[in-house]
Amino acid sequence: MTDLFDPIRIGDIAAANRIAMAPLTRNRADANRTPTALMATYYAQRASAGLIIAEATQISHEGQGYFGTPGIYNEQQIDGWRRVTAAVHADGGKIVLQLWHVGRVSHVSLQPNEHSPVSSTARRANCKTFTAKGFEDTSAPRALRLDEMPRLVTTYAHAARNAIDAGFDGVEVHCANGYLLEQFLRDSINDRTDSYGGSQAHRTRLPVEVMTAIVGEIGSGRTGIRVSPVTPANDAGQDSDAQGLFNTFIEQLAPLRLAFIHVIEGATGGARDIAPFDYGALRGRYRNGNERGAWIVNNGYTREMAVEAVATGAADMVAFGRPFIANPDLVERLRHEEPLAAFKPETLYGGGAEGYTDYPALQPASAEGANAGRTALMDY
Ligand code: 8OZ
Repeated sequence: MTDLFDPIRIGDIAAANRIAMAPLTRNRADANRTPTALMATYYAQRASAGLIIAEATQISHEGQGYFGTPGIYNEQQIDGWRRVTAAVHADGGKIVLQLWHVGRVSHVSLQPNEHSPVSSTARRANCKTFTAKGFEDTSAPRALRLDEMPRLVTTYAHAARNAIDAGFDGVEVHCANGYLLEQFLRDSINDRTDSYGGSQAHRTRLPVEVMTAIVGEIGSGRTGIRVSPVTPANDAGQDSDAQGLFNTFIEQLAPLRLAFIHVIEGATGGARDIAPFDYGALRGRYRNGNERGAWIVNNGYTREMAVEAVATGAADMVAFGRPFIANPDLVERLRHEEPLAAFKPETLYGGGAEGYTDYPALQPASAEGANAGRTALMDY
């Protein structure tokens, strides 16, 4: 029986265990959207995860939707990320970068020359984003023109190349949570009448082109994707046929032999049973002949659920998000069935070391301060 703490090969990446750190937006990049030394410390503290999936990182200035999120589109940012990957690798960890374009989930104040954000549609997302002034309604987007699509695909591939130059072990493409690629996938958002809208095959076109371009640039063994077939996040209405759409999408991705697919089951950070969906049907379509590909599951997993998912073969790896915030040594805590510390919600987004790098690892029972971090238990 496979154990949660057994090593695993994820495409070209050798991971020490089957616990991934899910990508977590923490808004602590500097004014140039560059990763800081503090971010290197934060990720290195969590290097015992089998795989760290670093926070969502915009592939271009246009791809930004929140204040303080990092980019991977210029030399300074690549250098900043290099510090992060070096620190994680020095502590024996593996780290991939999540490549992000928010599409319409943005605000003009975050866009180059205060232009409108771009999307599949000109309809606004009915949700808030976080700007220099705090929470604000998203701005009305502009629908991308057909002639702009090739450059967008190339921008993703360049970002993937930059991530490899920065020392990452690979990339995860953010195709979830109502951001740009989902704005193309779902018929609840995509109202185009050209070859990127309408039928399922048209709506999957952009994400498939993006994945193909990235695999062409850095190789399949270092390329994964995150999807969230039924999440309502960021005003993503349910697709009229989510199962059919994602069955088709994963079938189209299968020949690429991606290193991993990372699935958010249910509502991101919320109810796992928000809508009926057969995730196993996706896995079967992905697995088809792809021996080295890992199936990573996420969303509200307890230790018990994770152990069972890996033992039964329902998943190859389990990603934990919020539990990693206040438990840098989450793997050890899960291994020894130790209690988990709760994070401080007020320090989640933005700020400095407080609520970021100051959560302690559990001390050995004999050491002074043995109960540090044990006082507040959380229900993960
Ligand atoms: C929380 C706050 C801002 C962005 C996602 C990248 O939901 C995010 C995100 C999460 O995927």
